[in-house]
Amino acid sequence: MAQKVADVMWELLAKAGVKRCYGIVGDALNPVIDALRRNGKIEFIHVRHEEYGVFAAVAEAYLTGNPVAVCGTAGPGVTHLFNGLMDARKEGAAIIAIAGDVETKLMDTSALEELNPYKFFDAACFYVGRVVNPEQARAICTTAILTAVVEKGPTVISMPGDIASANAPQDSAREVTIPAAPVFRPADADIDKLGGMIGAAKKVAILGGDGCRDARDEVLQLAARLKAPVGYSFRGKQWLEHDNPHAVGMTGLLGYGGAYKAIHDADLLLMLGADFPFSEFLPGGDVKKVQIDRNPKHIGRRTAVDLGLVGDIKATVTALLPKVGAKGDSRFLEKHVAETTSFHELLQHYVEKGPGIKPIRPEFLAATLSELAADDALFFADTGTACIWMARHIKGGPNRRLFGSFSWASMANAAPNGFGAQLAYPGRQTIALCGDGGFTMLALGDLLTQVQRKTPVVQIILNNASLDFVNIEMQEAGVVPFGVDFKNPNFAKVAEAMGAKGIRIEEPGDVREGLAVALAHQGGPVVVDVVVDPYALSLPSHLPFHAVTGFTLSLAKQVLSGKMDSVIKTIERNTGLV
Ligand SMILES: Cc1ncc(C[n+]2csc(CCOP(=O)(O)OP(=O)(O)O)c2C)c(N)n1
Ligand SMILES: [Mg+2]
Repeated sequence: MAQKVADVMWELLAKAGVKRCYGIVGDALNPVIDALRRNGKIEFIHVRHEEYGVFAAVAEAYLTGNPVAVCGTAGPGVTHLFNGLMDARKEGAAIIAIAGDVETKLMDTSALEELNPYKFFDAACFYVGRVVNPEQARAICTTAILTAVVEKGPTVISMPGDIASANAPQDSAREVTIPAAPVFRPADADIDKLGGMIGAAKKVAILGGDGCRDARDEVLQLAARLKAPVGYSFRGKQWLEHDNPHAVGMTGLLGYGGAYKAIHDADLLLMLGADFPFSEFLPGGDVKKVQIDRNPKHIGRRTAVDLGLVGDIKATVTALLPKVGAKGDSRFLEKHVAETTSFHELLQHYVEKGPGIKPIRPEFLAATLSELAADDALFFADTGTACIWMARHIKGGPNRRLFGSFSWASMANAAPNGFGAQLAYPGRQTIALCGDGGFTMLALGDLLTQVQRKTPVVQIILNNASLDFVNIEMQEAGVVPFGVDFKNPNFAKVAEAMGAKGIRIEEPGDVREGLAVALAHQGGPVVVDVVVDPYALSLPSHLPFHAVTGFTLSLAKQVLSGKMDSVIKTIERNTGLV
């Protein structure tokens, strides 16, 4: 049989390293899926909601570095992909979306399920190719693949059914090669300039982000030479915190440790691969700032910088190291590390009192989970209060990964993220910290997918019967909480009815045992329904994804400026819990 256009597409995707395609079949996609079946090299992951498939793909792509495909059929199947593709763009995941499209003869006639892919995907995707002629197929697929991989984000191949099933041009060469990441660093003159600024500064602090992913060793070496405290964004935490004697915690609304003070107290702040979005947590003009990022759009958009350099952190710091001498005075470093240590003690407040407090404190739950989980566990947090507890109580490690919708801040990402991660790393402990709002928004239907595939994802639901994060937000803004409460079923029973393992935890005394059983469960998904305290706003209780209200900011700043004990006391008085 002559090869079809869709055969060429899958062949190229497989050669580019795509191992899975998540999605739902239907009309326009039928010839596409038929070709996927014929190809046999890419596994089709049939999900119940296309958005769930994209969040799974985002986690797989982010963790493995491989491109991942998703698909949805023309019109509504395609629109369901959108939120996940926005997430892919913001989290930097190489996703290629195969979007079903109406037959070419129907284009621009407002046909059933017709959608203009250029307009629709414009906000989310780096490239949209619409295959209206078989001759385009190779070029469009190649561009979609390379753009996704090199620019680390989503691209679209919009594929009408009639073209997918048309014969491919006989002579079309079917090769695609993925280049290794090029060495990308600033010019020598700029490296020299940076070396000079570092030489002139007495107190240098570092703020690292996700751009430090491949540069941990170099950044730590630089920090050691400069006696520099190292703070990080949420996305930088997993690369820079563990086993780092210079670690001073996170700045921002989830912040802890000495990071905030260290970056304000420095003469020179080096922002390395950090597009940290909260300008109010960055120092003003009295601290000199250098920002280095591979993406020029990140430079100077959160705060004015004295020097902005474009390049990868690893290559740039490697070139910089021979240009900087060692600093002798370690007092600046010691001060902020000591502050971080005492902050960690304060963070233990609700962890230590947790066994005696009902409803269960989320801090106690998260800290116990961190203690029991494997050294190479993969953790995912839903947008909502789960992010707070993950940032502060899940400890990283060389092989642990912490991921979420950190930059796009969509709800309901954690369970599908965990599903994609488990498919990519079968058998590795995969833990999703889910909101009850998030779980019922998107995860519940596809729990059936996990059951069917026997995917051992541990889903821990923070059952607070509310959109608690917004509840907190409203209270802090002085708004009467409205539209935030809901009634929940017993999720453990629901899970059991769906064929998963269900565990319900209401007593603080059952937390350890319940989590241990969940983590040890093999052969399928677990849902741990933990009834937690909805009033747990002891710490800066605002995620860095929304407008910051005055009170939140002041609470966060109080904690960050070392007044956490007074915040704790205030809350104790308010809630009378302890
Ligand atoms: C898709 C989407 N809708 C709404 C929001 C706004 N939002 C952010 S957090 C949140 C509450 C999440 O509630 P839940 O999942 O129950 O987690 P909790 O904060 O209660 O732990 C909402 C509504 C969002 N970020 N994404
Ligand atoms: Mg909730």
